[in-house]
Amino acid sequence: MVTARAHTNIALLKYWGKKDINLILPYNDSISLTLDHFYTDTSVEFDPSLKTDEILVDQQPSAGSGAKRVKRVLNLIRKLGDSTMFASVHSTNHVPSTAGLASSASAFAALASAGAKAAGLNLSERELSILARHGSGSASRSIFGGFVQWHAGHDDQSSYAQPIQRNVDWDINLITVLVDTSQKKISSTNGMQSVVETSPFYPAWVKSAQADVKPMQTAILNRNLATLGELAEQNAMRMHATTFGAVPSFTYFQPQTLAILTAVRNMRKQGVECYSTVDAGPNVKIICASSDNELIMHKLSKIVHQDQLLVCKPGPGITYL
Ligand code: 2P0
Repeated sequence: MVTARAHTNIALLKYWGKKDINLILPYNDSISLTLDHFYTDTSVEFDPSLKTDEILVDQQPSAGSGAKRVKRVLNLIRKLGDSTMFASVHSTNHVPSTAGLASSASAFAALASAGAKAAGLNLSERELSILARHGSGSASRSIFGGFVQWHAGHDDQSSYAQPIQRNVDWDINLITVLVDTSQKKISSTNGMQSVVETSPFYPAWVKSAQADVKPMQTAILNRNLATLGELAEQNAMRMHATTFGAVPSFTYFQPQTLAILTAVRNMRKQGVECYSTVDAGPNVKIICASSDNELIMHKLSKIVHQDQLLVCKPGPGITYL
């Protein structure tokens, strides 16, 4: 039995739309920061006595689309290892559902890593990233710590993530502002597909997101918080603009989301270096230096409760327990 730990990540340049649904190939590159504190531990054991895969997530048997995705990854591992053995999978998420952070990235990165090792495969990090991608696109990035780029690629082998800066030796962190932690009505998978198929803004999104990649790489390597933050905020707003153009139109924003976006802009006008990003949900992540956390949280306390605020620091790549 092998147990692997993977951490969640937040995209600074978003993955938003698949050019190949079966292989999970995105239209554009994305860049993320892996976070500490929130992770998934997954144990995998291939067992000749099993008649089917046994999948437990947080002690509960997994069914539906989640189980289907797990089996898809296990089938690829079996193919690579030339094996027909079924597996038992035990996964524990240390990403509280109340944290408003996605656990699919950490879950499938941990599954790919534990599964490959349990099958006796000695895969490179790139190969693990490709394998994790087949569970969930954003999982390809959670193989690595720090700042990570997922290359969109054009086929299975060319679509993988790679570190830009594994050890983040400068002061950057995120303040997550929890607006609503209930299950969202439109999943990322469905939201991005709807936008690809119906939003006239989608081609403009792909063009601008791809154009953001080089400047974002440079901002990270130069440890330039202002440029990184401006690019991330603009990229997130453009991603959300595609949803307004979809048919039927939709948005992940809620009234409080807009209030926080405005507060961040106002703080910036007052000279505080802080920037917003928003994933496929209503919660806002504020990118800033940890030395400004206290000031920003104090200013936000006029519009949100302290228990809606959560600080996330840069985190590591895969570890085996
Ligand atoms: C991201 N998101 O880059 C973007 C930003 C949401 C908004 O990756 O369909 O759960 O499983 O490949 O990875 C969430 O999408 O989607 C996501 P699938 P996934 O982080």
